[in-house]
Formats: sequence, C-alpha cells, structure tokens
Amino acid sequence: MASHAQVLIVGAGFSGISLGRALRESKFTDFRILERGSDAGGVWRSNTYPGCRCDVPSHLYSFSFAPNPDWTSTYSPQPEIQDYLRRCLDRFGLRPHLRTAVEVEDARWDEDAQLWHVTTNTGTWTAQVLVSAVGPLTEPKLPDVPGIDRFKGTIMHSARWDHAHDLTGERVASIGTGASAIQYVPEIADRTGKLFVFQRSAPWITPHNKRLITDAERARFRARPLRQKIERGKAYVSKELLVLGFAKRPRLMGLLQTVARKHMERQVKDPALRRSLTPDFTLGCKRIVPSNTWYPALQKPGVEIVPQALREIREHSVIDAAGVEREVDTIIFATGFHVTDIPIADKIRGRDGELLSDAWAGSPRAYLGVSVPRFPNFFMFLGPNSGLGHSSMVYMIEAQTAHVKNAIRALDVSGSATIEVDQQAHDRYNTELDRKLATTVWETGGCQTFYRDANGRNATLYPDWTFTFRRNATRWKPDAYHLTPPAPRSQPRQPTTTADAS
Ligand code: N01
Repeated sequence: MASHAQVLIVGAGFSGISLGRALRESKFTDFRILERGSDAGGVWRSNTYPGCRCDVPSHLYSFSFAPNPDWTSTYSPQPEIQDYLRRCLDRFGLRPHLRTAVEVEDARWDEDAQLWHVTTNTGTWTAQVLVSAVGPLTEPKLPDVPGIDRFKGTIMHSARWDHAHDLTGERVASIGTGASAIQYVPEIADRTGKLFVFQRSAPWITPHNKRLITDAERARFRARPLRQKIERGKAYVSKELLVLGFAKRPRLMGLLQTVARKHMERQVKDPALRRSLTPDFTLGCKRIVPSNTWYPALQKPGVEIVPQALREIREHSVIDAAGVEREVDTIIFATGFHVTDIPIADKIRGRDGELLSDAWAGSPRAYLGVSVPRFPNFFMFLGPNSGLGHSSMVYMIEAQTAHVKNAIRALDVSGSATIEVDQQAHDRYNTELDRKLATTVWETGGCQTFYRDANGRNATLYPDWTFTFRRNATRWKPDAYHLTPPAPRSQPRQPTTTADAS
C-alpha cells in the first residue's frame, strides 16, 4: 500500500527546506521531503571537494529569514553552509517531515484519481502535489570521450570527491576550468606529483576579496542584526549591478574585463602562459570566477596547463585534442552537471503519460521556472531560466517558494483537485524571456556554455533584474493558473493509501 502526503517535496537542499518552512509557517503540515542522500544539504552535502566554498557573499547566500551571524568568512566554506542547512532543518521543525535515502524513480500523474503516483527505491507514494526541489546542479556530467571505461586508475568527479583516495605524489589529470576546478586545483597542487590541468576554454578570473570575519564582527552581528541586514543589502546591490552588464548593456562588461586582465597581468608574468590563459569571449558570457590562487597554482612546479580539450582516455593515460598522450594515475572531472537535460525530467509523467523531457523536446521552458502546462499539481524549483550566474540562488528560491506556497494555498482554499499553469500565460512569459535573452552577454559574448540546451537556447539563466523576478513570482496572478474541481468519479484525497506514519 502506498504512503500518502498532500505535498511531496523531492530534495532537501535550500529549496526543499525553504518550501517546508513556508508550509509549516502557514500551518500546513501534511507534507514530506524525500531526500536520496543521507542528510539534508543538497549540493552543499554532495560537493565536498577541497576548497569548496560559495563564491557569493555569505550574508547574501543564506535565507533572508534565517540570517547567520556566525559565518566565519565573507565567503562561506562548504561545511559551514551544510551545517547551516542542517540547523535550519531543525529550527523550522522539518526533521520529522524528512525521509532520507529515498530516491524517486518515477512519478506519474493519475488523471482519474487526480493524484501523483511516485515510485521510490523504498516504496510508493501518492501525493496531491509534487514538487521537484532537486535543483539543476545535481547530476554530475562526464565528458563524452572514448575510453572512459577503459581507464585503470582512479576516476572521480568534483561533485563526488573520493576523500579516501590520496593524491599525494600522483600524476593527476584535472579536466575543466569552471568554478569547481578553480577552487580545488590550488588546494591539491602542492600534493600531487604532477598535475595536468586541461583547459578547453580559458575562464575570466577576477580578484577575490574573501577574508575571515573576526570574532568582534560576529559579536556585533549577533548584538545588532540590522548590521548584518545592511551587509546583505550591500552584497545584493553590488551583485545586482552586474545585471546591467549581463542583460542591459553588455559593453559595460569591458570594465570588469579590464579588472580581470590586470589581475592576470599581476599574477602571470610569462607572456606565452598569459596568452594561453586569456579567454576568447567577453567576460560574463560564462560564470565569472573570483580567485587569487588559481593563476599562482598553475605556475607551481609540477603543474602544467594543457590548453586543450580531453579527446581520449586509455588504460593509463589521457590524450589531448592535439594528440599528446600523458600517463596519469587519477583523472578528476570538473566537467559540470546535467543542467538543461536534468535527469528528473525523464522520470516525471504528466497528462496522458507524457514525460517532462518529451514535453520539453530538448528545450526546457516553464512559467517562472516553476510550472509547466499539462503537468498539473507539479512545481519545480530553479527550473528553466530561473538560474543566476552572478548572485544568490537563495534569493530566487525564496521568490519561487512564495509562488509555490500561493499555488498550494489556492488549491487548498478552493477545494480544487488540480492547479495547472495556463498555456498562454506560460507562452507569453517565455516569449518575453526570449526577447530579453537575445541581447544579453550570454548571446553576444561569443562563448559556448552549459547554459544552452540541446537546441542551443539559453534555458538556464534569468535575463533581468532579480527583483523583477521576485515581484513576478511573489504577486499571485490567479489568471495564470486553472483550478479544476474534483471530477465526479474521483476520490482525490487518499483512496488506496495510508498516511506515512513513519
Ligand atoms: O562546471 P562547469 P563546474 N575536455 O560546467 C570543461 C556552480 N558552482 O562544476 O568551458 C576539457 O562550469 C568545460 O570546458 P568549456 C556554478 O553554477 C558554484 O565548474 O565548456 N574540458 C568547463 O571548463 C557553476 O556554473 C560554485 O570549454 C572539458 C568545465 O569542463 C556550476 O556549478 C562553485 C571537456 C565544466 O565547467 C558548474 O561549475 C562551483 C573536455 N572534453 C560550482 N568537457 C559556487 O561557489 C567539458 N570540459 C556557488
């Protein structure tokens, strides 16, 4: 017999916790959070690579309703963020709602019963509302290069770091130069015997203003919470100003590009090395990564930048795009995630059994990154075009939380069986997104990124001020959704299910 919850949330990262807290706050308690991992934390539980920390300021990268005066650094290290999320889980009374080590395998909308049927590795569930809070940076992506299965040494992905594996003295190939590699390469460069850093395209690196927060500052934040609010506000505004360059006037990116270029000139004296580290696209087209240790790490003895893509893997070696073979003991893939081809879309079936990934046909779209026509009573967090490359995703999550809470409330208060986004509202929203995307630096900057979907559309980023997004997401527009009463035949609440008493 299936267990039942009125709302089933998949994922216990920032999004799942945010929605859980919002539901409890509105005295709604019939929900469960299914988490495939052993604990809450989401990406901050699974990414434990050396040097992992958030490159968005700590005071901004946290819930507005749960400021943490105890951050030890202006940019928080991963263990502190995970710890923060665990504390939020407890503080908001969500632990009893959490089911860990439960992985969703399949979810299908049952038109007759007007319920979601959810199959997991530990049993089945029914739910009136299903919420995917799995996020876009969940499933590690390996490059499609031949020979990956033949390699006899150790392979790991940055998001699945094997801490039991000692890199000391080893010959290591590190593949990729995105935000993850830029954080861990400097941390391992002194340990490895030889470190080959494969760089398919050079990233823009800006100076990092990270510093420790002193005990006295922390005491002041505790004593005067307003001080921390002000810090948060300052961080928000400074990040938001980047939208001017990203989305409004891409030429403005030239100013920051000059800062990045000077940073490289200060840190890299060899002109030939500088040439190979200089990006060939406009800054901002890919995520801008701050680091004071990346360039110095690349110049350490034993570290070699390979300005090539990885082309092939053999039993004991890697081959670059120029055909040069290098023997290695370990390969570390910092090659990112399945973002626009997010695997959960292959598990969710809406009306007429249609898979979400089929409905998207390679180009994910949603209303406010949250809801999709023909997927009634289904919502997601950080879905299409609600991502950011410059500021706090927690800000977007809070806006989407308000939206999903309003939708659940509308369903509940009206006694309706289903809520579904209006096709026209969805289409209008996406037409407007496309119009705004067309002139962004992500389109004009001359780069290839994981932001693009299989059809080449940027399906990842939000192309406007984040406060605009928040305004749209938090103001409930009833016309954007259809509510339908229970079908006469149906017994929507819990026809063949039991409440989950565990
Ligand atoms: O991954 P990426 P990431 N041969 O997708 C390269 C978040 N994040 O894990 O640039 C050689 O950015 C690929 O090359 P190219 C953040 O949202 C946040 O670093 O495509 N290289 C690229 O360099 C970020 O955007 C924080 O030419 C190959 C790299 O792999 C997202 O996670 C910290 C290759 C992939 O970079 C992902 O970042 C860390 C090949 N065959 C991450 N195939 C914060 O601090 C691919 N590449 C908040």
